[in-house]
Amino acid sequence: MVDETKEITFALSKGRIFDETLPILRLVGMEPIENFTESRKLIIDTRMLNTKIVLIRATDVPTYVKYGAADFGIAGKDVLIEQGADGLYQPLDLGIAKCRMVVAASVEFDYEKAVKLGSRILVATKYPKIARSHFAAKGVHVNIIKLYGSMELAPLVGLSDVIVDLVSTGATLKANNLIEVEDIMPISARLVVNRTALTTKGSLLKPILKSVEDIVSGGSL
Ligand code: PRT
Ligand code: MG
Repeated sequence: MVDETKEITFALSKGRIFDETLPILRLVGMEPIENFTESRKLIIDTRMLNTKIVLIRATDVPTYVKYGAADFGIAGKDVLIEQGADGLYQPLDLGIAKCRMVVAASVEFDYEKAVKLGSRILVATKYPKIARSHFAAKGVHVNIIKLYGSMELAPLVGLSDVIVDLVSTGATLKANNLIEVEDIMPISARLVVNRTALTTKGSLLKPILKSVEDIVSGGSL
């Protein structure tokens, strides 16, 4: 039987973060030994002895790491803020998967006027916690409608006045006649580490974390 205290598990999501994480894994020596895109496997060994990668949804990464099912992983700051990152050690901003959290509205909706008039604004978002605290800090009254994807559609069909969503190139907003009306915060991907694993598997884990840190700070990406 494998001694689990001598194995390291890394949680990775197949989405956007994946492509930008591969070069880091390669430099660390933790490159997956199989092609993820072709395989349907959810657990894959890496080139480093006793290390494996588990493939999960981006939003599930903090959960796997928090409970120790994965020793470390990579998660977007958006996910970490929205879900709360209690119990997770966050040593590093990787500076990858960069985007911004914004408020966007249909070109026909006068957001400034609605705010000035103190109107109650309908907000559709996958990020109710971030949205609520943003508007509360501004003293703007809102009704939040929780969605799980395709936020850009909501203002177009009258489900909401505005959306709170991530923007990177701006192409999606533009294609749907939406404009950014407020910047909330910059977002990037962070390394998250299970606190217990840091102690119990420190001899294996710490050199890997150090190596990632050197790669990121050394600009070798
Ligand atoms: O897709 P899935 O439901 O599996 O999960 P997910 O959406 O959480 O995963 P994924 O892979 O789409 O996103 C993972 C992480 O990438 C997020 O948590 C962010 O931290 C980060 N990221 C960086 C982004 C973007 N850029 C981004 N542009 N996540 C989403 N988007 C979306 C945005 O929501 C909008 O719909 O892309 C669209 C806008 O892109 P532009 O380029 O048209 O502006
Ligand atoms: Mg997505």
